[in-house]
Amino acid sequence: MSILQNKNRRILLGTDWWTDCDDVAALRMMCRMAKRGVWTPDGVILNAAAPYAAASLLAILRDEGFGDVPVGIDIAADDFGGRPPYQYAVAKKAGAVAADTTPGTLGTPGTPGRPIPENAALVNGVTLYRQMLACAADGSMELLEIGYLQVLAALLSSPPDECSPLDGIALVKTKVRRIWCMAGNWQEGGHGKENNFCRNARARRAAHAVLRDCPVPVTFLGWEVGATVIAHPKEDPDDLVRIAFEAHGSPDGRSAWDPLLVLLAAHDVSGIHDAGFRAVSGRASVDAETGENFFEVKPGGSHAYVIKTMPDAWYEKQVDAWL
Ligand SMILES: [Ca+2]
Repeated sequence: MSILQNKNRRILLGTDWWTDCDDVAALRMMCRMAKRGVWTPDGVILNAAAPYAAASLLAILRDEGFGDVPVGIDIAADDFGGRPPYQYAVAKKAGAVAADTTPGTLGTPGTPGRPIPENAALVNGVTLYRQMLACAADGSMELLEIGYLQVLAALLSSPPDECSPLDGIALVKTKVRRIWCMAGNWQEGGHGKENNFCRNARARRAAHAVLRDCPVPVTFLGWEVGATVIAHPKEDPDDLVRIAFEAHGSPDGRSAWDPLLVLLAAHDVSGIHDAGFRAVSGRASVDAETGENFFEVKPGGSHAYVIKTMPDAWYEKQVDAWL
């Protein structure tokens, strides 16, 4: 495994942190890669607002030594459906929930000096993107996205403000080198349906707009890549990732969609073959009504989706080594 080490790489991670636990494993990988000099995380943006999302995400960041990384949120995005299963358990284990708090309530501050970070206390996600991009050197930032796309869509349509005189499209075009995105299902000639594009009307409209308007290259890793690759939490019962996986009902492991996106991005475009992938270039689109994705193959196109070149066990070994 060769991963480029380049602290000049700056990244912002978008995550839904909602019903699936693979985001938790992916966040740990992102942090541990940063510790190894792969990149520097400048922020994490929650594009869904589960109860205890902020508390549990901050718990993982602190556990990995990245408690100072700024975190933003789309506070309105609490309607993706289902029951986010692990946030309370992770926050509670980390001491971010008072012992007498019942699930579903925020409770009172727990450990002194480590107040419960409430979702509402976080900065707006678009504002955080704009602040961090405004400070970044031209062409230096990479965006990793392992959730829904409405915050990126809102960033692209954002007007000039006190952060930057550039509108959203110009700001992204100037500052962002590439977007790495876990989304879509590309196995039938680039056509399919997948949760991150399809979950609800907000997700579908946003995916349509981002793929239509995004002015920088996007590399997609689809459902079909991660479904049969399993990420395994370590055996330690006190481990926060294990606690998330168990609360999700996946004590023996979970499909590694989001961890594989982090692994792919860590290798960068120049290392894509070392990461166990080949890319198909062209132009992707999403139907705003159905969320179905489509792909027109075109050499040199600004979009690409990746195809595995190795057996699943090979990727599992790579992912588990970071967990
Ligand atoms: Ca996710």
